[in-house]
Amino acid sequence: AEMIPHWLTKQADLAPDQTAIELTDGTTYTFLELKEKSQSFARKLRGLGVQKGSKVGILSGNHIDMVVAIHALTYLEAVAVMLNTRLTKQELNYQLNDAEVELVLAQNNGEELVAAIATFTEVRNVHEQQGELCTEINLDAGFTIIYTSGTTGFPKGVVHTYGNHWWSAVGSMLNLGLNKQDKWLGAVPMFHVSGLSILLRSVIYGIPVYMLETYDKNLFHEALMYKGVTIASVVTVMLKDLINQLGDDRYPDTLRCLLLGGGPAPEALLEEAKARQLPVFQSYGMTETSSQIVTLSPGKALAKIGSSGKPLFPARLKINAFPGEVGEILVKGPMVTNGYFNNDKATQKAIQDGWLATGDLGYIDQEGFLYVVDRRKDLIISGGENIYPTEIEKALTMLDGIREIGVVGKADEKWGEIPVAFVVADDPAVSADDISAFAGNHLAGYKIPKEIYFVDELPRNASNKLVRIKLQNYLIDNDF
Ligand code: S0N
Ligand code: AMP
Ligand code: MG
Ligand code: MG
Ligand code: MG
Repeated sequence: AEMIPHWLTKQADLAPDQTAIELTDGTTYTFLELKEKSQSFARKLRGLGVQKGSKVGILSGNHIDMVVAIHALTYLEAVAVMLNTRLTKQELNYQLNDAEVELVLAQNNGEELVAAIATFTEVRNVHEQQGELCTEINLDAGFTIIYTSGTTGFPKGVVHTYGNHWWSAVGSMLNLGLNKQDKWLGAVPMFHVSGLSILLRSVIYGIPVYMLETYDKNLFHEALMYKGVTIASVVTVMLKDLINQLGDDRYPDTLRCLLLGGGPAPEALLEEAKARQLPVFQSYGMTETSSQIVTLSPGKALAKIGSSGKPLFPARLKINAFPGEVGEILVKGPMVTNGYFNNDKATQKAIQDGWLATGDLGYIDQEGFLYVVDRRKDLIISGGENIYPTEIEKALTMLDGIREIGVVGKADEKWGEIPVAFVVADDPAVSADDISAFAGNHLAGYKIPKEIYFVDELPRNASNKLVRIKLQNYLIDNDF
């Protein structure tokens, strides 16, 4: 096993007084404070039975307690299962069962779940149980599990080792560089790898995270304008918001990077960002690659508009096609997951000889720049959240009066894409409102179809498979 000194203990030793976390109300926590809080929390978790290898759910919005809980688990070598707070009870329970979670650490007292729940406050009231805490990190050990949905409608748990996160942070730094004054804005959720990776870069680099507890476009704009933020991670909705907020103003020159990821970016938006001298770094990555794995610098932003750039230093990229032609994107590197939790079949299908078959389609130009031309089959991305049509279709066919249903993504000004549903009803009394209400009970809000079309039948091919492209055409000319 490859061991390194525990990263938070190390940073608390190297830079005890340096700010680790800064909140919008001005509260700050140094690396020494963060270490002490995390170690104390770890001893309390031990009192609750958490030990090496325990799977512990984290159900929280961005909050200092959540940061402490994540680091606390590293001191016990327990595994953090990061849960999306937008999911319904049913969706959460699926992940909790699949990941064999024993305990969920939650920000709030919410609904009951299949696993025991302790709020962060409840844990703080437990007595510390003494004993050794990890002084080293085993880079090969599993650290986090983050679920990602799949074509089948069943989400898969992506396992990240410490080494995956370590190399992701190192790869990012070798590309972006590191300045003493760096401060990374974390407005994206820490339960996604987009946000989690900011927390880990902070500890590994010794730089502060300016953390937004909830996304608010005014607070976001103010952070960039007045709070000394030098780097921010954004999805396209956020980039649009900040362009609107900016008006004719300019951000300080110290803002050196807006790392754009989580999905495709419209060219018009990239051109507008460039015209306003916003330092956008377009990137390509996914949960499986522990955040960005291919990134474009602003110097190339216009010459290579639409490109996601080149693979980070520790990573490789290839296309399963002749040079210059479109094919499946494959990536390899120490930030790429070794596989899905308890799912050898999916792992073997996705990863061969260390190469991850992403399911995305793209090509590499003569200078080695990647262009992503199409998403994984059927994947809908709404505001950086992934949706597979089958998840919605499966959930909604359970509603009485619905014979069958087909879901596709529709282009949307705000979210990029939204899910819309085509419904064949058995019972004429079933209304769009009934369907939305039912969807809301079973599915996260962003998965509720935003438009519902009642049709007599769904377009199917000779083997009776739904032809989604025809549903998409219907949105254009009202005909299959
Ligand atoms: C865009 C966000 C912030 C919008 O959320 P907001 O404004 O806080 O919404 P709420 O106030 O909670 O709700 C208001 C209404 O809006 C609906 N809603 C919320 N989100 C969505 C959505 N995405 N799509 C559709 N509707 C949405 C709510 O349901 C509510 O509606 P009503 O009132 O009807 O109930 C939020 O969506 C957000 O945080 N998005 C980003 C998620 C994200 O981070 N995705 C990236 C995932 N990918 C990765 O992690 C890998 C790539 C990566 O690592 C990366 C990505 C980006 C940047 C950098 C990196 C990197 O490589 O480091
Ligand atoms: P997730 O694992 O939730 O982050 O989803 C990752 C998926 O988002 C990828 O597999 C792609 O389908 C899509 N994606 C990420 N970056 C880009 C990009 N630069 N251009 C197009 N699609 C992207
Ligand atoms: Mg995903
Ligand atoms: Mg909001
Ligand atoms: Mg996503």
